[in-house]
Amino acid sequence: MKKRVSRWTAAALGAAVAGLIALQSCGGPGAGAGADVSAVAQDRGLSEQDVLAAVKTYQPTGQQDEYVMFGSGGHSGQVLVIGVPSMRLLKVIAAFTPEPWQGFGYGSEEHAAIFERGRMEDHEITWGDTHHPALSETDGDYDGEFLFINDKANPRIAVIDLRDFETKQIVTDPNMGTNHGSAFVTPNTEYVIEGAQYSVPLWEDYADVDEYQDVYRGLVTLWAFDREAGRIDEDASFSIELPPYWHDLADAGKGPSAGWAFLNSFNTEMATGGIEDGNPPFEAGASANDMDYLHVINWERAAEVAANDANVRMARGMRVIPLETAIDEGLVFFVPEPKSPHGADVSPDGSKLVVSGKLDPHATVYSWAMIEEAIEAENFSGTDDYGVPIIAYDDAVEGQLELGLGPLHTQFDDQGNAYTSLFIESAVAKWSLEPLELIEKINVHYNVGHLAAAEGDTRSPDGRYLVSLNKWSIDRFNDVGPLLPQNFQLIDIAGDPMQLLYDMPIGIGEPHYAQIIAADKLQAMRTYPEIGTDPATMEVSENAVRPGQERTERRGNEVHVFMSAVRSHFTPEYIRVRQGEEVVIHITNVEQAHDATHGFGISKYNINLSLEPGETQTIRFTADRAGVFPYYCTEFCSALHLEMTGYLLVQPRNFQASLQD
Ligand code: K7E
Ligand code: CUA
Repeated sequence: MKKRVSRWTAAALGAAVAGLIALQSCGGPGAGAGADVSAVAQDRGLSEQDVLAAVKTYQPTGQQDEYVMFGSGGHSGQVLVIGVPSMRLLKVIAAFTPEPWQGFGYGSEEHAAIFERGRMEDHEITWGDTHHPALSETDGDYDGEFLFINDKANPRIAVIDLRDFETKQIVTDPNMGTNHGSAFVTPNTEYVIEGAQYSVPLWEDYADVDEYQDVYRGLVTLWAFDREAGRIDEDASFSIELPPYWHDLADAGKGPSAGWAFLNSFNTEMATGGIEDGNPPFEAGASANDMDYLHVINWERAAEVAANDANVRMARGMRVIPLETAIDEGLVFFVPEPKSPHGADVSPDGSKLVVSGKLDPHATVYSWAMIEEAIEAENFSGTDDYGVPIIAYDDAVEGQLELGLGPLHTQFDDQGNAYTSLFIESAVAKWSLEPLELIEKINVHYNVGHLAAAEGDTRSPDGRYLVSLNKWSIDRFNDVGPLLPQNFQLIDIAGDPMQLLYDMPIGIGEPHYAQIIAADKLQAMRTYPEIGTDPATMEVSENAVRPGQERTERRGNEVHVFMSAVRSHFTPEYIRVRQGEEVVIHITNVEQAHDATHGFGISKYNINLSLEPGETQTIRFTADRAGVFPYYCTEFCSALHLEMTGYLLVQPRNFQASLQD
């Protein structure tokens, strides 16, 4: 993704803004306020910088954004799709949480199958804590085909197809307590990396925390992605057993470090909390040491090792490379990293890794060449308690730069600069990788976690825009009660100094991370390609109907209805069943017009579908409640939308009249 030629040169824009402001002094308030830009700016108390920010972000109606940002929706379990630079919310993708607008989890069999696979410990889970979205990559560049996102709370990964922006798959990791260092993809999306966070027993089902060091284990899973199928291949996926440290953010190497993955850890103290038993509380015990271990993992070689059944042990149905094997095969190495690190970010050229953590004011820059050399020369300073070789800090670190208070996550631009969030300071630090120098800081509001830069995780970032994903908003917006929105702040990083352009409140869960892709890389469908497409397979469903083929069939205790939806009509208009019968409705939206979506809601049965043009879905339910239930289209699709309706007639068990088929 390379630079585009802007329609305005910087000088012309500057002149225009200066002109607007100059006009203020002669025009004055009242001189055509409402029609005159300078008068409006003056009337609203806008500075020249404000007007410039507005000009940089405003999209006239009908004009599309140059970038699209995919942001996590935190514990809403969803994904936000936002246009950049306008910061207009384009879509909320249901990932782990049922969502009625998309009809996700409200009756469709296709979605029920996804949720079924997402069950954990035989329980239905209807929320997720999404942290890190990862766009699929080809050769280290976003390719716009798929998006992955983790659920930290219930260790799962969702796969979203960016042809229709729908969740197609949820996989569960049976061996993790929670995941956090996920989802991160390898340079050709061979694998989706999932790092666990809080360790739990691995080879045994239960052990008290007394046995923490012996029985609890850390874990990283490499989910194999089958791009052709558009799904994670669970059978080809594997995990690597790790010591019971707590694992944090991860990243995949690229360029010279391709084939490797990096994982932060904390609580290498193996603190087990228990203040009630007179122990140090978790937050003190888990941050006592000056150093934790950066995990350097050879995933490419691990995949070869895992391919041999003799090298893996099964744990709850997953293939796991035991730690001992991982050490023997040279899959895992440690490098000390300062005190409870959080962010781990590989530079665009893959030669460096930036690590920073809440309790140390520096960014620590590791050199891949130095790490590789130490591994090849087997130059280790010793091992940890579990036998993992440790590379000495000085043999791996090329430098440190003091940035400020609470550095967390780092992004990169196209000029060799890095941008690191400063959580405690509520600021973003811009610094150069070579030489290691702080360039400037900009304040953000407030308590920034991650940053997202345009194409920021690729081998060729675009620079231009940076979004600060802030945890607190305090006084930025109108009061909406004690639960406040979080705040996405758009920053112009095209020149010095950085300029804050726009505040976007996020009215659902806490955004953790986001990725920004050039809009022209996305190839979203405008309608499903053929009438009757099943979004689960992207092929024409055997249950699809064409106009004129609508019908009702009784198959034993099941009533199958083959229904069409078109402006402004459902066929059939009556569904007559007996109480207790199993009702299966296959609905096809037979339209091919762009944006001609219909909904299908049945009253009191908790059913609602969204049927995009060309889509077929199936609903299955037991008609356990007798009575008359209107169904209707839940999208205002046409002038006769209110008439787009029908009746589900559920004849009571004791009803005498004979039922017409
Ligand atoms: Cu820093 Cu989950 Cu990436 Cu939140 S994490 S910020
Ligand atoms: Cu179809 Cu309203």
